[in-house]
Amino acid sequence: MERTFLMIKPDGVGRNLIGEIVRRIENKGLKIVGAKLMTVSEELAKTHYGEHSERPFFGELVEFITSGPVFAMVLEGENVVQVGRTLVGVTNPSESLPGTIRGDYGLTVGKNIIHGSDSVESADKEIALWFKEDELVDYSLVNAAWIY
Ligand code: 3AN
Repeated sequence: MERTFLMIKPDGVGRNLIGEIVRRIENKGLKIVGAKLMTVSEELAKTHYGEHSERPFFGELVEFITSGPVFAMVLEGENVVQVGRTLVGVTNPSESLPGTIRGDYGLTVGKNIIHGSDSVESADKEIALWFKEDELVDYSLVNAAWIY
């Protein structure tokens, strides 16, 4: 079954949006197989955003993501990478449609509430970077066998 990595950023955690975002994920029928509140080291931030290391906003990005706790999650489900991106919305919250997390709660690209893996390959890499194997839980959703 496909997996993806979602991370509520310090602005989302600081605005008490964890419950609201988890509610959307659960309502959609996706399964949370890993979740933790954590602070992000500079090393982890730089590795996670490595592909942006030459961009002018890289320093800002690392500073922001290490500025407060994040809520990291691994989700499982059919086509979950794409479904996760649809729930999250597009990179710039001001262009993200109402109904998406960024569209409903964000305004600026620097502080866009949540990260979601953009491909199966980056999901696999990000899950391995953020979670240890024994932090991921294998279980069935009660009364929802028809979903996953
Ligand atoms: P996404 O998070 O939608 O996959 P990416 O991977 O292009 O978007 O960018 C990673 C993060 O970098 C974004 N979530 C956003 O916080 C930040 N970012 C992207 N573009 C800019 C920009 N022009 N100025 C400041 N921050 C940016």
